[in-house]
Amino acid sequence: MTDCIFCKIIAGDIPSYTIYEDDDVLAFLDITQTTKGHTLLIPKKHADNLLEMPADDVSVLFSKVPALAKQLTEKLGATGLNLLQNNTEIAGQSVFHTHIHLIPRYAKNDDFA
Ligand code: DGP
Repeated sequence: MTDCIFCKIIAGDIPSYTIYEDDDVLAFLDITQTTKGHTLLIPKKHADNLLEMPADDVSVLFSKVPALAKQLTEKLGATGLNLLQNNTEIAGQSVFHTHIHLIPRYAKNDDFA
């Protein structure tokens, strides 16, 4: 998938700030930083969205969420966290490589503290 931005990030052709990586997944900071630490978790194997992935691959991807969510909230001092996962353009997906948003939440309006 040569035109896929996230495949290029996996390949190291586009720079990103890695939060976590293993054989199956990569987690890196979202360029928009909705809040401090806003992270995207993606499978290394390309799929346009979750609807196109085998259940086993979805399981592997989501199995990484708890540790990553804990790491983000503990290290950044967040008091909560949103998971967001958009599939297809009508649902708000803008990059067509499956990804899970992890968005740390902070006390009051302290999102960028
Ligand atoms: P979605 O709208 O759910 O498809 O989210 C796509 C996210 O990808 C959006 O929050 C911005 C992020 N994004 C797009 N291009 C890049 C990039 O080149 N680098 C990084 N780190 N994030 C990107």
